[in-house]
Amino acid sequence: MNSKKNWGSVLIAAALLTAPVSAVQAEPVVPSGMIEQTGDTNPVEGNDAANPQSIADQPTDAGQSGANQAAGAGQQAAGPAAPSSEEQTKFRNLAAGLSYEWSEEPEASHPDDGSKLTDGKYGELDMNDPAWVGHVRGKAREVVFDLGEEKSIAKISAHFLQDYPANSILVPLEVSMYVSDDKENWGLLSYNATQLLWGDGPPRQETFTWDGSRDGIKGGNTDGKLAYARYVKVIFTMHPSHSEFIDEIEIMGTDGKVEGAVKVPAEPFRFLEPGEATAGIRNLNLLYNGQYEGGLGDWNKERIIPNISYVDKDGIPTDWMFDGVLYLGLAAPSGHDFGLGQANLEEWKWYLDKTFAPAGDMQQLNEATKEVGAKLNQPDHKVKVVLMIPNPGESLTDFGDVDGSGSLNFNESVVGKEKALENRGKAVQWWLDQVRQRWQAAGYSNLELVGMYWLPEQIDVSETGPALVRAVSEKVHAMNMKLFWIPHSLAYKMYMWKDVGIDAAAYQPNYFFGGMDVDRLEDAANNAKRYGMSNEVEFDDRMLTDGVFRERFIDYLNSGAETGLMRNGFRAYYQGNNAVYNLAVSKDSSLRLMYDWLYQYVNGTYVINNSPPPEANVLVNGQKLNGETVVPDTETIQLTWEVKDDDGSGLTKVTALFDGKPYASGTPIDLTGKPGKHRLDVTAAAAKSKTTTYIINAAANADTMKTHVNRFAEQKQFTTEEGPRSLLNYADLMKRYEGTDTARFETYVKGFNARLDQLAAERAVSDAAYAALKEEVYNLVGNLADGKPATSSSVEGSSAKLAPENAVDGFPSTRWASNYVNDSWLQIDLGEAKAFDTVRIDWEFARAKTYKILVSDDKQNWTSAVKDNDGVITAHDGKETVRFDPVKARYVKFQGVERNTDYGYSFYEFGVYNLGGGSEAPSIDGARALIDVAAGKLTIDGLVMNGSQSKVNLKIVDSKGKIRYEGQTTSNETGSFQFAIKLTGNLKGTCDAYLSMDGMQQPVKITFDYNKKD
Ligand SMILES: [Ca+2]
Ligand SMILES: [Ca+2]
Repeated sequence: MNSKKNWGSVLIAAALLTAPVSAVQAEPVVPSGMIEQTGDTNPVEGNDAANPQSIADQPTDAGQSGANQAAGAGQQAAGPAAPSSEEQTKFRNLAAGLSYEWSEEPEASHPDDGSKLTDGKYGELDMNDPAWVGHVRGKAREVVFDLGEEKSIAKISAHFLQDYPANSILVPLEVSMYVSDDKENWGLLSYNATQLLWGDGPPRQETFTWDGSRDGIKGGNTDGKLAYARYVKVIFTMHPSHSEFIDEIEIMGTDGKVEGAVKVPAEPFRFLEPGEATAGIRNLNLLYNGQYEGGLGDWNKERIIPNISYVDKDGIPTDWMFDGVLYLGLAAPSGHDFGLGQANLEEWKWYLDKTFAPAGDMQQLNEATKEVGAKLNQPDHKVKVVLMIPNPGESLTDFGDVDGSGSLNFNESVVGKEKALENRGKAVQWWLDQVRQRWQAAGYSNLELVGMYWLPEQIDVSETGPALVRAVSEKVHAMNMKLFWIPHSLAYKMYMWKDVGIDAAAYQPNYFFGGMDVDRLEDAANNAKRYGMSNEVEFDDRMLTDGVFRERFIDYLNSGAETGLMRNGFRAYYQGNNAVYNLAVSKDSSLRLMYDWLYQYVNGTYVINNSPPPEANVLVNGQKLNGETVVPDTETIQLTWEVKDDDGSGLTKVTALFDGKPYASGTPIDLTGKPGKHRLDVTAAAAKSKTTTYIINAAANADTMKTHVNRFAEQKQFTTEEGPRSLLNYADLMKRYEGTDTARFETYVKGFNARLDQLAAERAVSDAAYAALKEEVYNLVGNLADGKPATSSSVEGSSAKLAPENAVDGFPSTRWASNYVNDSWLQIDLGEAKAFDTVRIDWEFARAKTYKILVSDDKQNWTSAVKDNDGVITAHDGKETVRFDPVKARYVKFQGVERNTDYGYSFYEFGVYNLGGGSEAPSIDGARALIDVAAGKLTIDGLVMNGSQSKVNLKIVDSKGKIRYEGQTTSNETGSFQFAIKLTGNLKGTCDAYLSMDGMQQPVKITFDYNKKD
């Protein structure tokens, strides 16, 4: 999954985006080709995946593009002769004025009074035109018309609006048209894929049309050009999150039965069943054996056994489980993706060598089967094997030489369509020959090679796309094998799978990966049944650590039990890299139970479970956590939970994410260097789950600053004693004004910062201590952009999870992401003109290569904050700080210049700070005089701000200019000094005290009054 995860991102584009949850940080964006390498199989978030942009990479000039010609065989085939013009003149719109039935009510904002589709009124290219009927989310919509009696139907058209991205309205990916005589059994007229395709642009429109004279009738092997029926049904597929708008459906035809009008036999509405087409496989288990981190792509007997057999809690096989294994790999060691057609001949060989090595993946599968067979007393049992065929990528110009006739070129712009197609076919033939030879040479005793798997998850929209699959299927059939296919959700023109010779297809719902409502499972089942496919069951290792994913897994099982997939359908199973094994061996009963349920599902005996989520008490260091809590950032916290009313079924499970990463109960979190807001998402799950979010605010202040400095000093993270002493002096002074005098407080924070930078420049502080203290500084100075209105040129996939405000929400786990466009931007309104000199960007994986920071007071005229290099900044991974001469402006903008990845730009946080003005602190600061009349004592103390142990001179002058005291002391190990002076009559009145050290240009002056009473 590759692109399982990538379902909505159409494969042609190199720029497939996925938003994995990685081990490193929350949700870095990783190119799909790398996903499997990361080992944590992190699929795309549904929202990303559903990014319609990706389809925009396909031809957009509908009507003349290959998209049209790529239509299913039959659909575009030259039809019978058109009806005579005489007949045509008799046709009228049979739907005009008719009422009709919707499968689901439209959105309340764009309702249908029951006549809008048949009133003859078409909407303007404006979503607010009341002629439009709007639908959003949910299952494919159906509209049914009753013509009153059987009539001759020549043509049906349905008219839709597209307004994306401005209003998130897309035309349907596919519109099907059916007829019936009983409203139950429906005959298929045609499937119609969008030719406009999805993409950015001004409002546009598309009419989906079945024209019998042009298209013939798809269903039932009839060669008619008119249908004869009473009921008409139009079905349009729904995008998982965007809207679809329709204003009119016309049914052209005439009363009675005219010559050439035929009854259309009902199309089966059911899943592909296990049988000849599936080579007898009922449950096909996907094992990824490409290049993956941590050896996850290398299969051994131990990992395979709990997949092909059901093992008890001691790991002993007690029954068979998946009867088919599909070996496939996405990434080659180079990172090239086999599915995206990036891999060349050497990389194809690498996969074959790996798979068929003497102790390779295939041999391990054979050994595992033998071992289980022996345990179950069925030594002759064979596991059925399906092996992938990589995508011979249409852009490769130097694939490699398969037969001594020179390197193959697949690029039709270089060698022409026919030659490119021929060369690609040649590469596939080479692959098949290799597989056959290697298989025969290996002589696996307990395996049966029954089929090949076509790795691309949709059929290319290019003209030769379908032809290539057809050629591939012929070659596979010639070897007496079946061709398997697992298209992603919303795969373009997937309905044509049988036309291109594919034998078994399992459609991916892609619900597991997020961003979709649970009814998408039912929708996927319905679509699969309409197209005669089956479905894939999807899960991955995230269900081990995140109750939300475990609930989705259970949703798949429940749905399969409801739709009939479990009992009747052929099933493919996507498990990421290792989920089945990990569930099988888990000591956590709530996870092991999932393995048992999977086994039941495989056997068709799973019973739907919908147990509601339990309640959980969440504790921080033993104290109950409610909503938001504040904790000093010097603390180490432990988060734990207790479940109320656990029913003891073993199903209850509580999982948590801290800042978006899996968190195990009780794990200590040291908040050092993490001041600010953090999120804890706790998911309590039975079969259903509930997630509650808590906010932990790690507070920084002068005291925490001191504690951190002292700790780092104890840990020997400073090379001198002066360094920490001077920092503590600044913290002391911060403390003096904290909460009472913000301006002076900030001055000392900035002084602290300047001193810290100086220490770093002198290499007098460790990188870790520097980074942690720097975070304190930023937190205390405050991000001027925090919580301010943010806007951006685009949001990847229009996903709310990636909205611009996420960049200024203070949470390190939430982020903004743009579309995959160099010229993207994000801007913040600071509310009023503010001075600042620093911008900080916390990059996600999808960072810039180069960018600018622009400022403006009117959002019209922008200037670069950075003056060098024409304002162009070269980006770096992680948290990046940009310093510049102070500017004053109301608007700040990140302006992308060039992206560093195929993705857009993405960052977790965007900070705007004013840090200047702190470097001018005097050598002596915080000086003060304290008069204690009762004790007859004058105390003058202060701080040596550079932390050195230096001599400090004091001179006291009375109001008449007479020197009354002169003395010297040395600052101590806390960076402070103190003079204790006896109060005498000489000091009466107002006196000035002058404090100085060597090297000071001017002494520090403080003034005090002493009025001796009597
Ligand atoms: Ca209308
Ligand atoms: Ca954030």
